[in-house]
Amino acid sequence: MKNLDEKYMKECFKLAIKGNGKVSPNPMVGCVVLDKTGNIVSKGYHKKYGENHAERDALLKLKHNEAEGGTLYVNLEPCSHYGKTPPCVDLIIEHKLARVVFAMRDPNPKVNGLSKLKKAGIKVTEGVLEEEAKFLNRIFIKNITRELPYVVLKTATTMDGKIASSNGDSKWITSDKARAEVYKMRKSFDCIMTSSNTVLADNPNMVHKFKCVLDKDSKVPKSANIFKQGEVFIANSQNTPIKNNRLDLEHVLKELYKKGISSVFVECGGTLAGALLKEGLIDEIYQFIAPKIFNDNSGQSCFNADIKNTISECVNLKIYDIKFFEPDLLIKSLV
Ligand code: AOF
Ligand code: ZN
Repeated sequence: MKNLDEKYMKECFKLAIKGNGKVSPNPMVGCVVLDKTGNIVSKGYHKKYGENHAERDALLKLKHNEAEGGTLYVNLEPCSHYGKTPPCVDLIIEHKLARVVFAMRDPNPKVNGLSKLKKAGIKVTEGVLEEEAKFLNRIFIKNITRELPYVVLKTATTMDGKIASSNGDSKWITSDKARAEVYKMRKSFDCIMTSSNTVLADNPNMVHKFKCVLDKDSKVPKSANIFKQGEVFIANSQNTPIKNNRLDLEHVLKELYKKGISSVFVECGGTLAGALLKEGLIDEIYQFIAPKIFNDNSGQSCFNADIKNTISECVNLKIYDIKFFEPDLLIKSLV
């Protein structure tokens, strides 16, 4: 049973991923329905924000008795609330499923499908491939539990962890292939965030629909390339509280979340990266590493909050993906 449950849950993940980029701020959800003999009779997934949930998508393809006594697999606890669509649990009960298997509970406080299913006499198995399910919907989980966007920081360094030489020269540490990948990555985030230091030093265009520049002292001129395209939110000392003599970074992220931003891609130097890391505001790091060495301690580090940590105190990451963009390497890690 456990192997079969895992097999069909993996199928749910595959279906769920089809909604990637189209369902945000909702989670990615897939669903597989078996009849009472164990044959797959329907599949579905959440296709687009505001449209049917995965279970509804799968069950509406069936005649009312086709799934009676069968099993429904879904990677998220079925919903029990009226949102943009009616509760999935009601439809599951109507179709007389005998068993529901889900991977993780819905962190949305409006949802309590589990008890409603149990009350209806449906057998529930929860926690199948839970870790994988939580990883799949990590952006949704962060958004709904913290009311903050999911933050990914990108950095591009030498083998000795530097983003610029001692004279400030930073163009270009990584190759064309790595930079092309960055342009692609940006598209999957709702917002790009950078600092006035980066804008003043590199005058980047950062083509994107929504950009946020941290510019406490309003140093960035209106003529900067960043304003040439897209919407730009400037966080400065007029619109943002000051904490430890710098902009309150968590406050900025909260503001972005209120504006409907679910995910932020940060591209900046060591000072902002260090401050974000120190304050626990980074969820993931994408680090490109070029096979280059400055061999000089005065170059700029990719994280620089000037903390004197010992090995036991340092930030520990969990690497989950490594890719080669020849000649560079990309390491993705969870913080
Ligand atoms: C599910 N299956 O496929 C999805 C779920 O505004 P609504 O009606 O789309 O509801 C959104 C909430 O429903 C969302 O925050 C999450 O708790 C749940 N999403 N639930 O059982 C699905 N997309
Ligand atoms: Zn639902």
